[in-house]
Amino acid sequence: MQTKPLIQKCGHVLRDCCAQFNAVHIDNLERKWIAISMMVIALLVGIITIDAFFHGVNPPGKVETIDSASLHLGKEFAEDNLGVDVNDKGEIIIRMVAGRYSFFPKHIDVPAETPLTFRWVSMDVLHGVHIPMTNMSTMIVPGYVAEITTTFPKPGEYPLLCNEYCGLGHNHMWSNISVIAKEDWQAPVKSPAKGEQQ
Ligand SMILES: [Cu+2]
Repeated sequence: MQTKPLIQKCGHVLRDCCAQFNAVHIDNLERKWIAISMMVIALLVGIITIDAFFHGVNPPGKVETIDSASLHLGKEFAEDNLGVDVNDKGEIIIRMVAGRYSFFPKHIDVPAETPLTFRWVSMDVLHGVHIPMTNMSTMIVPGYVAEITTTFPKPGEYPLLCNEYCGLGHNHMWSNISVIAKEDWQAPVKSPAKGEQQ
């Protein structure tokens, strides 16, 4: 592909646009508003750029990919591994699968005032998850793992809502999480997976 003629063509188009723009009479007040709008756009693009490169705020899709069609065959999101898990470092990892029209597992118990890392995947179409009172609000895109760390401020029942339209049953797609006082919560004991039993 020849890039030189393409660049020249773009240059001509840009020059034509500028000429047409200059030929149009624009009131001073309008010019000021155009300048303000451009500054707002530049500010927002700047904030997004700084967040992306310096604070690591990226769309969930950038993090990790997974084959949605074979979740049940994979290791991490196989049925036995879903729910609350405490890893070797003592971190609480919660693996959940979203599918039309529920979140699996349907119910979990977690401690309050403790960082919890949620790992979400979709088994079918685009879903979303939102938990009021927390920073949990993310898309669950098929083929990607969405990971969010959050903390529940106090014990209680928290709803878990799908906030991306996923089909006719979307408005019934919700679940709830029981948040228990930190001192009363006990890590679930996982039964050994098949094949590991002695
Ligand atoms: Cu939905």
